[in-house]
Amino acid sequence: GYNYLMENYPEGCEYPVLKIGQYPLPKKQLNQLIESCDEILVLEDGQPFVEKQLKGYLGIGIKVKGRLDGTLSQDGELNPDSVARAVGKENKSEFGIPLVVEMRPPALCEGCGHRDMYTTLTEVLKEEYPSHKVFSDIGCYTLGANAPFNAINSCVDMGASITMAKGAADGGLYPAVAVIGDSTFTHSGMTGLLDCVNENANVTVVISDNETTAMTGGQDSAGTGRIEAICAGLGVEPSHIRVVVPLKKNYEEMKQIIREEIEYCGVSVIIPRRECIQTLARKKKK
Ligand SMILES: Cc1ncc(C[n+]2csc(CCOP(=O)(O)OP(=O)(O)O)c2C)c(N)n1
Ligand code: SF4
Repeated sequence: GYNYLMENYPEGCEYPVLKIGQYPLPKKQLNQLIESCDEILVLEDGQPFVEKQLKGYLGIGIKVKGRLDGTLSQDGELNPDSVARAVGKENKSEFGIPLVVEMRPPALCEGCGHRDMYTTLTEVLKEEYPSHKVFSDIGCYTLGANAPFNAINSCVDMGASITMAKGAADGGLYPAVAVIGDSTFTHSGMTGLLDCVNENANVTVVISDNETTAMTGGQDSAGTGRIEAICAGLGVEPSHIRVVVPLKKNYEEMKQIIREEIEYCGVSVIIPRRECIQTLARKKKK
């Protein structure tokens, strides 16, 4: 928050600024700041932790602005532009994005198997199951949230995909689809899958297996070579553990399997498996 503020005031900020980098809060310095101001803006990433304390039990008698009163968005990270708006600088041209700059959100690599998985999954879901929701997870495949796929409805933390899909299915949502990576699955998705099995939840779980932990740099993945066995061991019916190779030539087969497993009332697992092209390229080079 401090750095974003300073980006907006390269010549120095015209308001008193207190940079907090400690807990418990530095009450003496805070009181000095409060005495010299009519209102306070809290620029804080993550949860409005300091802001709540200033409003609440520290009980300061002046206006506190930040995420709670809508001066800053309640979700998402701070950035120089959101901070500029919060300090009332939004219309100043020096903070506008030059027209020459194209938005370039991160994207899945060209040739990535997650792409083929999302292409087929979204084609089936958007065309044939408009009431669907896709609960995803943390990894390269989270980028399926971006265009052109726009395939993901939720992403919370490692392992949340399967449990959220189960909760939604229990609540009556159909089809409830989870998309999780092989590494995230063995990190914290297996427990959720066991829960689905124990209660025969009507969920379709896609374990997009690129045989590595790609997002963090291509480390080994704990379940490589054993994903089907793990699913079977947790109690998923072997006939509803379907392995596919995510390649264009297999799109029709993949779409048919996705349909079949969505139509199946119970726990099904689809495993699109093809190695991450980045780790594959590194291996080949070696
Ligand atoms: C609790 C927790 N531990 C570790 C991480 C770091 N992390 C981010 S993505 C990821 C795993 C990604 O691997 P995988 O699910 O196989 O997806 P891929 O990136 O290979 O597509 C990890 C460990 C995290 N986000 N949260
Ligand atoms: S690093 Fe690997 S898994 Fe990640 S987007 Fe690229 S090809 Fe896909």
